[in-house]
Amino acid sequence: MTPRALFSLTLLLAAQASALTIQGTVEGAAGSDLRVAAVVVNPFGQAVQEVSSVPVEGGRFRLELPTTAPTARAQVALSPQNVNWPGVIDPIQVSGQAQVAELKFYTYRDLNNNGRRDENEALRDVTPETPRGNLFVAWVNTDVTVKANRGYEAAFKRGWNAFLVDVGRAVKVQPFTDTTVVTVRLAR
Ligand SMILES: [Ca+2]
Repeated sequence: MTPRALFSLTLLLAAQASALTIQGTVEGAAGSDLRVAAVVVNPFGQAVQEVSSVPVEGGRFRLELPTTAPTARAQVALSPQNVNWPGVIDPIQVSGQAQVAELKFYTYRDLNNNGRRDENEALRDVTPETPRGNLFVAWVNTDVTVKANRGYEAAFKRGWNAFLVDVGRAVKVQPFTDTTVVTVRLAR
């Protein structure tokens, strides 16, 4: 193997290592047309870009996020004024300048069975949960740390980041690992 090929392979492996996979189970009456979608939202909670979506099969799903950055339109400048994330309470501190894209999770019924969401297929927001906290995912363009009230501290690395956020008397932010299986509860 040439040094150049080895270098390319190393880059490839590094890219693969930072890819994020979210495995989950769905609780509730999931029809055969149900899909789970990961969507970038703006600080107002409006859906901006669908990053990935997969079918729910046998009450399970496996969502893989591409390593690519969200579109420029889906990125916002990270500042204490636009961090409206679960568990984040003022005062908020941001360690430096960064672009950020917050991901949220939704289900929708793929009514026309074309494997993607169409205008008439309504998104319903869901919260992937674990016993250690709820899943929170965001992309950043550079390493940055966000601190907030009650012990909230999330150290983001460039790219996609996933944390489990547990809001109790204190707010605990723990790393999410690919082996964790989240639970998505459907509204009745
Ligand atoms: Ca569709």
